[in-house]
Amino acid sequence: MAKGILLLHGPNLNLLGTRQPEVYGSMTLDAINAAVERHLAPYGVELRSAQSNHEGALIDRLHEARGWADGVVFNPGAYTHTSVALRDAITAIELPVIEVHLSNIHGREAFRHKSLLAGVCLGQVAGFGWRSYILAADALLRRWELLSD
Ligand code: CA2
Repeated sequence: MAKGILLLHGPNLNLLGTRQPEVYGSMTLDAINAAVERHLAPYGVELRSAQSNHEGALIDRLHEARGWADGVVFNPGAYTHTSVALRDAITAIELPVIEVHLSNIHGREAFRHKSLLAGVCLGQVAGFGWRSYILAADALLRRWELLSD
């Protein structure tokens, strides 16, 4: 049975490619989604992408993922550092979730060093720009033994 991945993006990431390219790169969100889609194509993995600026809408997407996805690649944006509700949702859905960041949050302001979510995720990828998403997708492919060294 083919696997499914939810690629989920949090607040302000709809602005990618328009501002702060020195921090977040110059690719738009649509271009990132397309790059992940292309990367996954040979593995027959279904990818569904979504973005929201609203915490509750992100929680709804995570809940819905239980019905069809086998894993989640999630950039929670600034909610990474604040959201107990997203942490509880990630715990509740019992799917492998990989937390992704374009920037290296550990090298930035102190308030970005702490993730409330990473501890309930399978892992975290940060600091590799748009390729952070590819590395996270690869981690799921390896977990499912669709990719090996
Ligand atoms: O590095 C990341 O991917 C972040 O999740 C990005 C969040 C930030 O709050 C996290 O600490 C780290 C911010 C996303 C803002 O995205 C923008 C994109 C273009 C222009 C302005 C903001």
